[in-house]
Amino acid sequence: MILYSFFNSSTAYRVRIALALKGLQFELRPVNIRRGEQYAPEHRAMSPVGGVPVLVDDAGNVLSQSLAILGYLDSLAPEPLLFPTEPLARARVQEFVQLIACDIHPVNNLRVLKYLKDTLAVDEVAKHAWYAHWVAEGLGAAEVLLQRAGAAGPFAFGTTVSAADVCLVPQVANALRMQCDLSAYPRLMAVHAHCQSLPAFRDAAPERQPDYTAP
Ligand SMILES: N[C@@H](CCC(=O)N[C@@H](CS)C(=O)NCC(=O)O)C(=O)O
Repeated sequence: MILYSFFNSSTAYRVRIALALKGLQFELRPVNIRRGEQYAPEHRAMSPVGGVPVLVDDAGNVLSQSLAILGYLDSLAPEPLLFPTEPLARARVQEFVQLIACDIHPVNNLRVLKYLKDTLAVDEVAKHAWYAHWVAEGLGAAEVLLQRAGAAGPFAFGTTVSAADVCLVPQVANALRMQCDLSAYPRLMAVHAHCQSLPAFRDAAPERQPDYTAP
């Protein structure tokens, strides 16, 4: 398989974690989204919105959208299963990952921040305030979801890893990189810390990627 990725992309990070957890081999092809490589026609032919990740499977099928890819990887290699089969457990994981993927990530995506800065002439201070606001709104709700579920951990939903952990860790990494205050989310941060003990999460981290460049 081929994964089109950018080291700092939290959505590509999700897929890197999932591939590593499942022990699936893949070729990593960096796409520099800071330089606009995601908008090249050949990349747009794979990802109509112009983004990473994109996964090309062994048969040449092309998939964009990280959550769709996670679900597909569950079908290809069910161990560990990222989306549980039990209906309520599955809905809880989906509720959590959709909060991250639909409510937090899109408003802080690169193209949105660039639009604020380049088109609406928002300055750096206001741009950071925008970012931190949506992180606080989203992670605050994510903390409530986990506390309400009441799972003891060490993962988001109990003793087994799920797509919730796979989506949470990259989102927390983004927030840390952007120097957001995360002290109000003890449960999220405990899950994040536990995941760092697993090689699959560590190896997928931005600083371990071949295209990594220091800030
Ligand atoms: N909903 C998509 C989002 C993909 C996405 O937008 N990825 C970001 C990186 S995290 C990207 O490529 N952004 C490029 C841009 O905003 O121009 C997914 O979950 O895969």
